[in-house]
Amino acid sequence: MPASTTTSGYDVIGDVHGCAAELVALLKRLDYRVQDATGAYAHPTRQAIFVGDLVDRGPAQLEVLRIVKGMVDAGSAQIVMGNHEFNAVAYDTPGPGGGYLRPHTEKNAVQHRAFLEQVEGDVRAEYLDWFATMPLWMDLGGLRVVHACWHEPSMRVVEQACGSNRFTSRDQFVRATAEGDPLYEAVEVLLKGPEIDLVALGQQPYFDKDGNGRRRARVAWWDDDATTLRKLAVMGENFKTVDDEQYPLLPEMEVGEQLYAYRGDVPVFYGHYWREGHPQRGVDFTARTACVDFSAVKGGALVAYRWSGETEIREEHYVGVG
Ligand SMILES: [Mn+2]
Repeated sequence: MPASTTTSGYDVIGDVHGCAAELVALLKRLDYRVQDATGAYAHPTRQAIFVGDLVDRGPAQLEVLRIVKGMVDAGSAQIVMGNHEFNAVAYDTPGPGGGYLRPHTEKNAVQHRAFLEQVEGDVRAEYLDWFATMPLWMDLGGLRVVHACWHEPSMRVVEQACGSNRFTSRDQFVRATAEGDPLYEAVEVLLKGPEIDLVALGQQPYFDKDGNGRRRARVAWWDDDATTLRKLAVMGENFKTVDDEQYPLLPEMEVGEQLYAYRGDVPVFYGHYWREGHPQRGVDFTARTACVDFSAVKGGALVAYRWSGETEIREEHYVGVG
């Protein structure tokens, strides 16, 4: 439901990942109350916006789904799709050549196990149908919301393929899971964020904190000053070289046009990036970008940003942060 004329603002809520107790506590703190008529949480003058990733990992995924879908159905919340909702649909959808669109490998099964155990049968099928219809981004005029990266060329690809900002058939998931298809690339950028190929730029591959070898690094699309490889590539302090040494600082090498930098004049809200601690200017938020994922399911905080019409992000509008 679009915002009614009585809506005085939006509360953008980060990745919940099955943390129902934290969600209820946050909603209460934001003055949302269960309504007698609908049984859903609602605020008298505001609407909640979820950035996706309701499921996987956490202990109370069914309860989170019940609360959030109840709010969306009652018109007190909206939601965009996260990569975990996308993956859940792909895991459940048979592929054209046998198997599933998201292969049932050991790694994928482990990542998805808690959802499969907690959300079963017809109830699971109903929620997956709901996931499949979630918009991949939302433009509400004075603010924008996407799970990982606001990138208009990728949005145009989705609109051309689906005729909309959401999937309109399960067949489109076939293209969206086919590496090399423009729809696959676009969905990757919007739901998982852009990456840069370090090896193609003459750098060595790295091993991340879990020991996975990688040649691509995440791109700091929220930083429109990031013109060099060192600033653009997001590297962890615990990343290692192939020789098990600390990965060196990347060079201050100009990388040419910033394909993904956000230059809109409207604030954009996103989740996905497992930020920690208190929001830091320049990383977690800038004048016109704000991450609301502070790793609730890994012991961090479930966070909201209370937006009330401002054109620049204000640190004090974050709620729930440590
Ligand atoms: Mn995510």
